[in-house]
Amino acid sequence: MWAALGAQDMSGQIWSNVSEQDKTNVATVVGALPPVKSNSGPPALPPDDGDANSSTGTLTKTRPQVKEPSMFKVILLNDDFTPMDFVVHVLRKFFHKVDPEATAIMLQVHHQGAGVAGVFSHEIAETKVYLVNEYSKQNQHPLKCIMEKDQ
Ligand code: TYC
Repeated sequence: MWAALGAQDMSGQIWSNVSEQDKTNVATVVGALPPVKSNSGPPALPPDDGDANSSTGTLTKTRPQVKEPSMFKVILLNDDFTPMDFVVHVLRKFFHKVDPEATAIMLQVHHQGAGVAGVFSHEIAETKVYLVNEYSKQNQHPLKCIMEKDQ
C-alpha cells in the first residue's frame, strides 16, 4: 500500500520543493500510483493508510514482501575413496552434526549415493559447498558437495 509519508521514497527521491501535481506525475510515470485525473479536487495522492508520518509528501511502500526466500539443500556425494570417518568429521565441522546423526547421514550417502547435510539460504549454502570442497581437496579426498534448490 502507498501513502503520502516521510521525506524520501524507496529510490531515494527527495520530495521537498516538488509540487503536489509533480509528485503525482512522477509517481504515475514510475508506476507507483494509479493514474490520476488532472486539475480536479485535492492532490491525487492515495488515502492516508494510518502510518504516523503522513504529513509530508514522500511515498513509502508499506506492502509486506510476501515471498519467502528460497532454500537450498547442501548435498554430499558418495565416492569410493573418501574415508568414512572424514565424512563424519566434515558433517561435524561444517554442519554441526553430532552422532548418531552424523554417522547416519554418512551411511545414507555411502549406500544411496547422496545425502542432505543441511538446508540453508542461497548464500549460506554456497559458502558451505565452497568450504567443504576446498577442505576435501586440501586433505586430498575426492569428497564432493553440491547444492540444489529445495522443494
Ligand atoms: N564410500 C566411501 C567409502 O566406502 C565413504 C563415503 C561416504 C564417501 C560418504 C563419501 O560422501 C561420502 N570409504
